[in-house]
Amino acid sequence: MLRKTVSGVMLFLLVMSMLALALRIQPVRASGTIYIRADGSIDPPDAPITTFDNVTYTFAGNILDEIAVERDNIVVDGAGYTLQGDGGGWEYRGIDLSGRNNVTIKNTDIRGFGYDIYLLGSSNYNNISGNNITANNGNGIMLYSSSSNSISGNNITANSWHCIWLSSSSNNSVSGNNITANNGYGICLDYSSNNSVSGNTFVNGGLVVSDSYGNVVTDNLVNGKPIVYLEEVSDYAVEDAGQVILVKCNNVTVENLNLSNTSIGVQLWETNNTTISGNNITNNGCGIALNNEYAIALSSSNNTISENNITNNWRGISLNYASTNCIIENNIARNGWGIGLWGCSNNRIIGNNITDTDYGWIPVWYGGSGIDLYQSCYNIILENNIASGRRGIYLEWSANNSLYHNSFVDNAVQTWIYGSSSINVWDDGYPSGGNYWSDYIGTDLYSGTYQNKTGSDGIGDTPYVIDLNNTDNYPLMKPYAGPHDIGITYAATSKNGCLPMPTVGQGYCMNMSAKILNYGEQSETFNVTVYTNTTAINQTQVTLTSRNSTTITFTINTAGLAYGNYTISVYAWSVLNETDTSDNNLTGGTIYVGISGDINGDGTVDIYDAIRLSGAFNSSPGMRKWNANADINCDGTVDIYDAILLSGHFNQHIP
Ligand SMILES: [Ca+2]
Ligand SMILES: [Ca+2]
Ligand SMILES: [Ca+2]
Ligand SMILES: [Ca+2]
Repeated sequence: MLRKTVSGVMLFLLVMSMLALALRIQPVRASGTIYIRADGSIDPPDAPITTFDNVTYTFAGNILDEIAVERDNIVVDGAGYTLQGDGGGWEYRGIDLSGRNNVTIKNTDIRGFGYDIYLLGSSNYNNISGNNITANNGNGIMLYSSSSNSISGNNITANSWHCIWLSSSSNNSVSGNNITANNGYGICLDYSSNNSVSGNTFVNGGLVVSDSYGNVVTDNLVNGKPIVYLEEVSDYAVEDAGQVILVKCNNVTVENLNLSNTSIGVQLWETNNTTISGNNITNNGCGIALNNEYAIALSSSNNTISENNITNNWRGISLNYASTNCIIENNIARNGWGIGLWGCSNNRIIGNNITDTDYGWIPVWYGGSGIDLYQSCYNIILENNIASGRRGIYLEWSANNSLYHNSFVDNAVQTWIYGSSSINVWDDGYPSGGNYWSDYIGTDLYSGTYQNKTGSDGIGDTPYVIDLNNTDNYPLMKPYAGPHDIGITYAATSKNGCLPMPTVGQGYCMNMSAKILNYGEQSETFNVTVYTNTTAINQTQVTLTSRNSTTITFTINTAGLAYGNYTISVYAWSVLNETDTSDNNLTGGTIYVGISGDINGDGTVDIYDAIRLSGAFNSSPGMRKWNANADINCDGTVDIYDAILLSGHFNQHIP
């Protein structure tokens, strides 16, 4: 019985395959679109589609053209054949179901159109199931102003754009599809409400929602983890998710999750008081979106986005029409855009590290900004490090933003400002200061509000002019490092520059000068210590008021030092709450401690040293022939007393 059944199946398959061979028509590119006309006819009649009852239309071969369905209540069965477009523009539609009712599309391998399946305007009760849909350059399935359709059990791959795009379409069911969205969105709901999205499995994609409400989204997975979709939920903590979408929610926390390889890691729509913190958000279309990037959106407010790792996304953090949010201390690296604000006001962007913002082939006038503001005003942007990107900050028709204490380091274009009304504040006055610009070429010899008092203050003496309307009046000489920061800007010994090396006779003295600056906002009192190698040999206490500097000269006595080379360094002990201690230590050079009179440091006191001394005889600092090495007794002149010391050690050598 079993054998007979198998034989029957084999016979059936054999007959079918012969039939298929007989009927096989080479892929035909018809002269135009293939129509299934309202009267049931196929136009042109020789198209490789067969029907016996004007209800079921079955492919008889692969087709290299578009199909327009003009008849309701039919089934189009691809029978496993391919409907192949040439990857043309969005006007190319694989199967156009515009205005159709109760049409089923199944078992078709559709690829390479602008839209593989297109439902426009009152296309209702259609059923798209069990198809392989590959959107190479466009969208998989597009529904516009269509309702009560079912899209189920399809394998959909989109290499760009959207897999399933519902626009102004309600009461549809999207279920049980396998969706791989390599660079695009998986399912996009745009002005589309009361749909059911369930049981779909996403790889490298996910769901995007804009202006859409009352959708039921259940049991969907992205990269094996749940898509968490919440609508009108309050006081909730998301525990496990591959993607988080919050619509009209309040007080939800999204913490310590890995939200990667999806459309948008976290999307907020009309959602307030959310905490998004400590998440790893990489390789997404957008890392975090408050509303999405192409919508006319209502606001999401009072959300806090902090300490997330946001890398390798098309956009890092995107805010649309969102206000009074805080974006604090996130690491935002290697995104196409870092932080983008469109129509946003009164947000605070503080202490973020935004680096390597770039997006390969995108032209510089379009992308690659560390921070991007469009029609956005009254935002406060401070203490961010924006480095090594295509553009540091872009402002278009954006005014009254305050930007200070940021560092703009080695961006190809540091600032790009467009629009005559884009007038912004780039400093916090004096002595607080403006921003650090790696391309600032000014000097710092003066201080005070007008930068006309002698003495360095850590602020450039001339403004950093961005354009006619935008000037940083007080550019910082080093990256802002908080309200408590001292630093050493110069250190040298009195022997610096001597040839062939700075030398000092054992038991004699030399001087060490150090210039110390208080970059902070308060008066600081601290110790400054001088070291020979690691041995402290001199120390003094310094008090410096805010934005003031001093130069201290130390005496270094070599009495206890063995012959040899010593590194001389100066260290300013860090003050309370100082975060940048990298500039608290500075080397003033290396000196050779030798026999008194060994001016050239070769271990022997001989005629060559005497020649050097005589060459500098009767000189003092500032004179052309001055040689500090020859001032053996360190009294500021080269004279007979130095000559006596040299002659007293003549012919001595080491060992
Ligand atoms: Ca200055
Ligand atoms: Ca410091
Ligand atoms: Ca010598
Ligand atoms: Ca002398």
